[in-house]
Amino acid sequence: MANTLIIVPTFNEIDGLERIVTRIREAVPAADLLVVDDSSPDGTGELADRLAEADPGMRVLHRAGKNGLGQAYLAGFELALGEGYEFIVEMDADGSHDPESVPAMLALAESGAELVIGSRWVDGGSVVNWPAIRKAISRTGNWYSGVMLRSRIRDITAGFRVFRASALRDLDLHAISSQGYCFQVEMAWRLERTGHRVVEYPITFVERETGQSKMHSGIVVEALLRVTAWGIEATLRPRKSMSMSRSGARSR
Ligand SMILES: Nc1nc2c(ncn2[C@@H]2O[C@H](COP(=O)(O)OP(=O)(O)O)[C@@H](O)[C@H]2O)c(=O)[nH]1
Ligand SMILES: [Mg+2]
Repeated sequence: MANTLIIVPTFNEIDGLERIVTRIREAVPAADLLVVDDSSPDGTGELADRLAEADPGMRVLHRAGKNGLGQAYLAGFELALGEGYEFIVEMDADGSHDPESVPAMLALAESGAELVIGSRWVDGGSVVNWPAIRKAISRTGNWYSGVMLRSRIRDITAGFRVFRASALRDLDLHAISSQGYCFQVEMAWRLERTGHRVVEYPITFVERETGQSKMHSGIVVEALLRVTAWGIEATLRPRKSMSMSRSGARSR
């Protein structure tokens, strides 16, 4: 069995799915691939099943309905940990994350990083074809999270990641409560504040050319409320939240 599982969550991604699956399988042939589909009405799940039939390294997890990115990933993590994968990769289905970056990100995880974030907002990182409003939301969200959570992570909302399975096991995944993209903030922050080694790797994020973004205002509001609440909680109870810190671990 492969030691790496790449998890790709999908909702209505029928136009780009085959292309991204092909690119992933070419760039990281040794890894297994899991598509987690939330009963996409456009038939993404059925297309994924057909692709998986022809590819022993690919599987599909079908979920009953659209239940948010966080829940889709948690279901994928449960499967990955249950089956003993050592590295777990997260990436979008719309082509925004280049599979060619995965080997370098995996190498960082293999050499000790517990979370590798494919980052748009470190030196060398960039975003292509995003409207100014999306850039502003991302930059503001990252700035606000940095201040409220005292995080040093520059792209804490990023959805292109490699986790060491052992780091996921250190967390109580049942306690992860975020629904939308705030899930990414919650995972990174919980690992960072418990002393896990978080590393950012510069990537070029290219906005999707097909299909539609699932980003909406509710996702931004959820993140704003949760980040504010976590920030207050951490300020009021700093000792408790740092109780798992391990010396020598660092993030940047
Ligand atoms: N399974 C599942 N996937 C989702 C859900 N919401 C978003 N996604 C997937 O998450 C990835 C990122 O979503 P996208 O709409 O591209 O967000 P954006 O890049 O921030 O505009 C894509 O692969 C989506 O299909 C959801 O509720 N369930
Ligand atoms: Mg996208």
